[in-house]
Amino acid sequence: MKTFFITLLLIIPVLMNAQVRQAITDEKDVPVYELPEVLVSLKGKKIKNVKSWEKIRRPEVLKMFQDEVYGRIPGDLKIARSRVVDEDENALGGIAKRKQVVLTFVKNDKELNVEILIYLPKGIQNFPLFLGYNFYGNHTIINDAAIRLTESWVRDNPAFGIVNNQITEQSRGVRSSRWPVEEIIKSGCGVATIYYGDVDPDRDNFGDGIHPLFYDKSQSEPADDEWGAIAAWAWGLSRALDYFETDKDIDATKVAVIGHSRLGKTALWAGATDRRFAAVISNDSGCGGAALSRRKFGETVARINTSFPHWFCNNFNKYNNHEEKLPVDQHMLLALIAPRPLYVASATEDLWADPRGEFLSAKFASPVYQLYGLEGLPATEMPEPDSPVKGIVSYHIRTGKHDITAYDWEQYIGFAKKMLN
Ligand code: GTR
Repeated sequence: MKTFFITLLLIIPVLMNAQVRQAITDEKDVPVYELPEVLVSLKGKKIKNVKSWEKIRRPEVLKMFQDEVYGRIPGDLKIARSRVVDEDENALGGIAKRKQVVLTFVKNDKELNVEILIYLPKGIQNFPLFLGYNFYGNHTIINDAAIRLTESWVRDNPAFGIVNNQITEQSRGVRSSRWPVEEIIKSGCGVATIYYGDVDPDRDNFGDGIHPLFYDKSQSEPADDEWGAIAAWAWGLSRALDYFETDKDIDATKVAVIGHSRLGKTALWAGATDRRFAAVISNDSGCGGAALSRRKFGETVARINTSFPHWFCNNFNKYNNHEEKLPVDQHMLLALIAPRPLYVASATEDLWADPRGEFLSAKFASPVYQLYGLEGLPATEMPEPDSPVKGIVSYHIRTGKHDITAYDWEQYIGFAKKMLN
C-alpha cells in the first residue's frame, strides 16, 4: 500500500505534465462546454440595448480581461518626443511616401525608443492605414535599403542571419511575403509597422522593454494583475495611434490594426482596449486570441502559459487546465470590438490555433453587433476553405499553413477599403 502511494505521488506530476502536452486535434475530442453569456451582466441582468452594453456589460467584460487574462496597464505614459528621422516622397520607385519616426518614452529615469516605419500612398488623402507589428525588425518587411535597423533584442534565426540576438543587413526583406507593401500602396491604402521587440523583447524577462519604466524602486516584475507582453505590445500600438493623430499625412480615424499569430492576439487586445482603432484584423491568432479557450482544441491555456509565461498576466495561470473557471471566453474579447469592423481569419492546416474555435468566437460575438443594428457575422456554419464570409464581422479559412499570405492580405485590403472609405 505504502509503495502504491509513493508511486502515485511520483506519477501525479508526470500525468499533469502529460495533460499539458497532449493537444486535441480532432473535433470529436472537444469536451462539452458552456460559454459565459456575453449579454448577461454579473448581477444577472439581461443586456438588451447599446446603452446597457456600453454602461454596464462592456466595462465588466473589459475589466475581467484586464484582471484575469492580459493584465492592466499600471499607469499613464505619453510620448515624450517624436522625431521624424527619415522622409522620402519617392519611395518604392516613386509610388509611395516613406517615413520613419522614433517615439521616445521617459519615466523613472529610464528611456525607451520605438521606431515606426510608414509607407503612404501618394496623391490621395484620408486613406485606410494598416498598423501591425513585425517579428524580426522593420527592415524585414521589404527590401528597401533606407529602412533603419533596430538595435533591440531579436530572437535568433540563423536562416535570416540573426545571431547573438542582433539583426544584420542579411535579413533585409526576408519577411516580404508577409507584407505586400506595393500591393497595399497600389490599392490606395497605407501601411505602418513596428518591430514588437522595440516595445518589449519577446522573452521571459521583465527587466527589459517598456515594463521597467513603470516600476517603483522595489519592483522587478509586474504584479499578478498587471500587464504581460501582449498587453505591453497592445499599449505600443495605441501610442503609435497617438502619434498618427499628430501627423498631417495620416487620417488617424481610419487605422485598421492587424496582426498575425501572437501579434494577432495583440491586435485584438489593442482593438478591445482602444476604441480609436477603426477596424481590427486577426490572422491565425489562436489561443488567447480569437479561439475559444473552453474548446481546449490545439493550444490550451495551460500550454500557452507554460511555453510563454510572459505573454499574459500571472492571474491567467489560475485557469491552466481549468478553462471552465474563466469568467470570460474569447468571443467576449471580439464583442469588445463591436460595432467596429472585425476580420477573423484561420488556415486549414493551422490546427494549433483552432480554426473552428476562431469561427465560433466570431459567431458568438455577433449578438453584440446586433444590439447596434448590425448583422455581425453573416454565417452560422463555417464556410468552405477560401470562401470568405463578408460582413461587418468577416471570416475566412485559407487553404494552407500558419502564415499570413498574399491571399489573406487581398481579403484584408478589400475589407478595409469597403469598411473605412
Ligand atoms: C506559437 C504559439 C502560438 C502563436 C505562434 C506565433 O508557438 O503557440 O500561440 O502565437 O507561436 O506567434 O507564431
